[in-house]
Amino acid sequence: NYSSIDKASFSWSAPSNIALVKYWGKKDNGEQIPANPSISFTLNNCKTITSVEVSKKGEAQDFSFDLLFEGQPKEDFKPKIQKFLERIEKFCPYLKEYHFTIDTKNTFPHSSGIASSASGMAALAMNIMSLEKAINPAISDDYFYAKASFLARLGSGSACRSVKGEVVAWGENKTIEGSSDLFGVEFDLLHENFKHFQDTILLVDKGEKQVSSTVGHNLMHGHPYASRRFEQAHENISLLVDILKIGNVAEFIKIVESEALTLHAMMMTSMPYFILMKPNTLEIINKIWKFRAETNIPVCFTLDAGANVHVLYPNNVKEQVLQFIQSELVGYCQNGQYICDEIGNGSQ
Ligand code: 2P0
Repeated sequence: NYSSIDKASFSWSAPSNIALVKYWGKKDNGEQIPANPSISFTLNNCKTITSVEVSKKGEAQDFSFDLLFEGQPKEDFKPKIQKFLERIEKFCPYLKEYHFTIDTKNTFPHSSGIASSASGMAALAMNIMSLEKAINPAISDDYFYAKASFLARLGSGSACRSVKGEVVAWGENKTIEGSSDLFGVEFDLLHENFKHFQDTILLVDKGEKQVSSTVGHNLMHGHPYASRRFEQAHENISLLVDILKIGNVAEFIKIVESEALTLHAMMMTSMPYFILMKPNTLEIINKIWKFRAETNIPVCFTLDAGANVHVLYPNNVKEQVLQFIQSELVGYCQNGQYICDEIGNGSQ
């Protein structure tokens, strides 16, 4: 019961996400299979918004698409999209029948050091699934979202965690039922203490990273600590799942900060070794530790593959933490910039 679609347009937003247990390392099969499971908070404000117009070309030749960024043609993003389309073609055989006009923008400043690959690939995958649904209206919602996450993963691993749900796990593990290496699954037993959890992103360094995440992942092959690290991620997922269920913020802090520092320790012990933190990253971490010790306010940090610091805290201490950030941490941010975000629900 396939429909023939001549022209259609779709639009989706997809958020960024911040890993609590980090994905760092891939199995070496070229299919974006993670070496260890990860789990993340979905963000709410840092998003990519992507509209896609499709029109039927007739003869299926090559992929054909135009790419606009904030309404203007953007040639330098095209190879990444081309590669993505090639990767997903065998799962979406209809793609070559259409010409695509893809118009995309981010809600966060360009080159803020906030990766747009997760939100960008997720938003594009959602649009592709809207086309699939238009062609085949019988597909279920579950299939729609699971396949969107599956496709997003092939664009960028962490993107599969930006499709649906407040907390998303990706990678097979024994703790989370239905977990898969192929797509993210929603973890929906989040305790009240973590509802509306805040993430204030301190923009320490907005420059281009010296080592891309894709290169960093690959350096986990032959890494001296890789196998122990991958086991540890499984252990931390097990611990964290309980912590998120029972609402233990103090234990949450231990796992999340340890994961952030372990991620960067893996980078520092790769060959070649590299450091993505900046002096101000460490200044901020020390200030957070001092503030926490002095006030008992449960605020902690995590890091992505970069120098920026994500400050995580419950909603009910927002006022005190924002005051602390403004008086003590803003000075370490490039141009004093930071972004207030919180847990969100996924793509829309
Ligand atoms: C994560 N990161 O779990 C980890 C922690 C960064 C630090 O996933 O090669 O952009 O596209 O699969 O997903 C960043 O790597 O890499 C990342 P690809 P991706 O969020």
